Amino acid sequence: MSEEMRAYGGSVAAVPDRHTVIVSSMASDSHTWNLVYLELLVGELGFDVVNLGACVPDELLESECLSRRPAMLVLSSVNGHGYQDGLRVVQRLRAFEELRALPVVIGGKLGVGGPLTEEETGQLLLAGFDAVFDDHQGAASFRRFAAALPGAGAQLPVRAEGPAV
Ligand code: B12
Repeated sequence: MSEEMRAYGGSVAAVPDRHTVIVSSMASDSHTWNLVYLELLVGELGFDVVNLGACVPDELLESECLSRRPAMLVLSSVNGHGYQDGLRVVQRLRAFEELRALPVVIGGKLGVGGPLTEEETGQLLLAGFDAVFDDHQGAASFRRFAAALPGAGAQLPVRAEGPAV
């Protein structure tokens, strides 16, 4: 564990916690309502949610994932830099042996030029994400993904996605 991570009080949990999901922004993004929305959505699925908030440094994300060993990490970005932040962050997370199997997803408004291209989405998956939920997909596919995790409790029926309003 690096000195920077120790500064964030990092320790490593031996056993994954199937009931906790971490919701977080990444270093460049200061938007917060997207995180509030996700906290409510993931909470509805029966998980305990730890919301790390906006502008989260990479080292804090790493130490929180290592010390909590959550059921899933949900990264949100809407400022247009999510593609770049996501590529960096997921590669750093996957460098930790304990986090290789952690389900990590990203969603929001991930690029500056509208929806990500198939190639960009593919790059994020290749870098280590388990799923990418760019805005045009809506929340239904994310709900299905999260509801299928072993720790999901009060699972709500997955609603059909209506037209964007
Ligand atoms: C409020 C706001 C701000 C506020 C934020 C205050 C705060 N405390 O949050 C302030 C003024 C700080 C701000 C700053 C900036 N903003 Co701003 N902001 C907005 C605005 C108007 C509303 C965002 C909001 O709160 N929406 C409500 C929440 C609930 O919804 P949401 O964020 O859209 O998230 C939804 C989806 O994206 C999705 N989602 C998000 N994450 C995830 C993750 C997963 C896993 C899933 C499944 C879904 C999902 O679910 C949410 C609900 O549907 C939007 C425009 C708009 N009308 O949306 C621009 C907008 C997000 N901002 C934008 C920009 C460019 C900026 C700045 C770069 C502007 C600048 N030049 O300084 C800075 C960036 C600052 C930074 N470092 O990040 C752009 C981003 C464009 C892009 N992605 O290509 C937008 C879209 C405006 C625009 N049309 O150009 N912003």
